[in-house]
Amino acid sequence: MPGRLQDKVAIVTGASRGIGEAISRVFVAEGARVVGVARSAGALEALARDLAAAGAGGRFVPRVADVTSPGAAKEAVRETLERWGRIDILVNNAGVGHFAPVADLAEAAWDEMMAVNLKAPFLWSQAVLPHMMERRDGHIIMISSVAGTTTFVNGAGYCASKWGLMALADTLRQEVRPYELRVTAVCPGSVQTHFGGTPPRDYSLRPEDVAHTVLEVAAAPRRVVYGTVIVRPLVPADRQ
Ligand code: NJP
Repeated sequence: MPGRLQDKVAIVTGASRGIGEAISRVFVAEGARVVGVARSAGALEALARDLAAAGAGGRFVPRVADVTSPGAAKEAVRETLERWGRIDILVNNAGVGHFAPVADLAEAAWDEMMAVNLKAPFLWSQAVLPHMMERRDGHIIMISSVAGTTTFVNGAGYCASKWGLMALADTLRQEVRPYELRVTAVCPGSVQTHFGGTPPRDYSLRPEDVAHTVLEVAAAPRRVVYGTVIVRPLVPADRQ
């Protein structure tokens, strides 16, 4: 039986672990071909081997890159088009979190969040747009956060980067409407990954839960536009 993303081509940033790895796994399991981007070559190659052993050889191609490097996005898009001739989905997932009061937040931490969480999605979206606009088909999915819809103490830089990402997603959605492209922001609550160095709660979302949502968004019929999707864990009654 064909998968729900059969033969679609996707670029997933931050594919070496956590949510990006889970998205890559579910996309490949549903028949897609994925270019997975991250800096950790070993982790990407291990994922490629794992998927090949599961019978999906060649459907996951690692691409070792820092998403913030000048030219990295354009180069990855060019190579993906050379390899597979199309790009249906871009998932801007790579992200970093540094949490401290504004009084103490290091400038380098602020800059890294703005570069990875906000500027990189701009650069990677801009890199796929000419192809998607020409084909009049394509879907850009931003892995944002509930931090892009609210604020919390110690989260100024992270929240600012994700609020910026929401503004980017919202504006881009309007701009590409005439080309029938879709832009969706997926906003998870706390997820059980290595993100940000804070231990998640035991009822937090799992990476697979977010990947499941991203699959629903990506595999939706073309006439369906989600816009913003918020994904929260069910908090047990005795923990509320
Ligand atoms: O985080 P983690 P998550 N260039 O740390 C990559 C959002 N989110 O999966 O380069 C390229 O396990 C890094 O790869 P590597 C969050 O804001 C999370 O939880 O090899 N890649 C790794 O693959 C983020 O947008 C939670 O180190 C870079 C990945 O990013 C997304 O979910 C809650 C890179 C990070 O994996 C994925 O986060 C929420 C760079 N410069 C939103 N820098 C949560 N976990 O609780 C990092 O609301 N990466």
